[in-house]
Amino acid sequence: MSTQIIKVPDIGGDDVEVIEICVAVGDVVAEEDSLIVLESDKASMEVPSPAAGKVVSIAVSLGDNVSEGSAVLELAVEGEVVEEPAVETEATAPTPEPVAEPEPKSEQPQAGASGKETIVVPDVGGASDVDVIEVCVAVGDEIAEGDSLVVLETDKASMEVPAPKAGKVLALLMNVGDKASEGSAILELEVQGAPAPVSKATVIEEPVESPAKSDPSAAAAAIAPAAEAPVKASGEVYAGPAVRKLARQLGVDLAKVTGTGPKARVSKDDLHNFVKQALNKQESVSATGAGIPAIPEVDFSKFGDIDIQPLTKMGKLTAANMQRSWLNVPHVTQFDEADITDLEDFRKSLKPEAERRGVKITPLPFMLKASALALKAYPKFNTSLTADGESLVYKNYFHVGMAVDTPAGLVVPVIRDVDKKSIWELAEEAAELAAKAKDRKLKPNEMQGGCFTVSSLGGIGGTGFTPIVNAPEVGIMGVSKMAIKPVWDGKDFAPRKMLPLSVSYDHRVINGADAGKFFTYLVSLLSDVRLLAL
Ligand code: CAO
Repeated sequence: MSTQIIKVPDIGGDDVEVIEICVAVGDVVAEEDSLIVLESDKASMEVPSPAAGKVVSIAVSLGDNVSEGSAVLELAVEGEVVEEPAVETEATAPTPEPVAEPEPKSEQPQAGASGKETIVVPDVGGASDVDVIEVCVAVGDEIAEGDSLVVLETDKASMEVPAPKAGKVLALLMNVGDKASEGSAILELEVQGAPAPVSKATVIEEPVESPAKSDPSAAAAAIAPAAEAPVKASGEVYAGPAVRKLARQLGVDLAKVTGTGPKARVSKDDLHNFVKQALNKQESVSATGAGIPAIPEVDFSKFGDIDIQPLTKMGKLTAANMQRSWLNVPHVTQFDEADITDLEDFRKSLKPEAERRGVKITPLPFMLKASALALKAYPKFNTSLTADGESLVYKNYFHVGMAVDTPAGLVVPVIRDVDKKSIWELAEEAAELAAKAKDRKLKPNEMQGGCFTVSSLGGIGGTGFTPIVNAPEVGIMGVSKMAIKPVWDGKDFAPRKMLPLSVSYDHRVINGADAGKFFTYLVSLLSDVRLLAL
């Protein structure tokens, strides 16, 4: 490990102000990381690190004026000291010389009596066919001298072309994606007073990613007389081209970023902080739901002994899915009771056959079958809203999911074509899928494609509950525990086996009357087992 003093390279002028210090003592920097940003009255430029290393001390302060050769900082680097730091020689300078002597290369302005002037691309370091990556103004804009007009990008550098004078944009002659060379017309400007004989523009250049150190065209920049204004992006945002490029790559609107530099100049740090904050905000929104206030953190250990156990992956997934459905779907739940006395008698009568087949017949396959038949009779329940909320997808298949409680969490395997399967087949498949779910052996496709869900807590207990719709399905049935109740038959109270049921539905798709009809039909199927067999 040895130390190296990093100095200011040739910056095309003396006494340039340090407007940003991008590193702190102790920071580990990579080669090409920006160390400081300098700003003259003509351009802003970043001084990148010529080598990877650790910042030992910083020799400049904000507001200092520096010149070529001024010490910037001391860097501890691995191995030999680089005798001549890359930043000190033109051939290897990673920071292109931003401003050169005027050499008005722009076309003679198309001056007319009206004061119109065509602004053209100046010499861009000898490069031609440079990509136009941003057009910063629009027709009708009143622009000030120094406002950025377009941003050009080669594989070596991005460059802003600021307005050489104030005026009103009459016509845009360049679009994003165009190729530009010296002399290409950018726009037509209406200027105050007589137009100047020569349209002067300055290119402000910053390196893109890793400039080819030995390529002079990367270092040679611009070129015509400078605009007086500092680098100033559209929307009154001060930011260097490198920051603007990063903002474009990240899709950040610079106008929304608070700049902490002089004149509220936006630095890369400001941009990083903005993105970090935006991500944090989004994470907390998805954790708490649609921007509603978060549930405050509580230290439960203050109240007694506690034991914190992390959620399983499936538990987290279930929580996220439940919350998504709950927040997206306006739920309504209706309740009813099915008289399943006959169904239960029928089910009991199947017991010998069930034993012979090695299948356990519970009420569940009847619930599945009744659901599929009701979906067929009331197709609105067999739909999903398209993601844009513009259409309903009607499904001509009847796949029904069943909620299965497993030690790892809730899963919903899906039985396909329930309408076409017999009670035996459904009983077998339900048992098989439930066993697979409990052994965590379900394949993803066995949990996809459901049209409706049956959630049965009948084997556990309860008199009713409000299940959450398994979006993008639009309905779900909750089955509670059957109980023998006295039911008035017109003459007497008779003991009947009553099954409490609930149906929750997406009220964006289904209205109460639709749901009432669907549910009444479903209950009638369960109350008269012969209908199920039809
Ligand atoms: N009323 C009264 N008894 C019922 C019943 C009901 N509605 N439903 C089932 N039973 C009985 C069964 O007949 C069985 O009785 P026997 O043991 O005497 O034969 C017993 O309850 C246990 O049934 P089961 O739960 O083993 O079988 P199932 O077919 O009813 O259910 C399954 C299978 C996988 C759905 C279930 O095990 C399960 O996981 N349920 C939980 C679903 C859940 O968590 N839902 C909530 C999701 S959050 O909305």
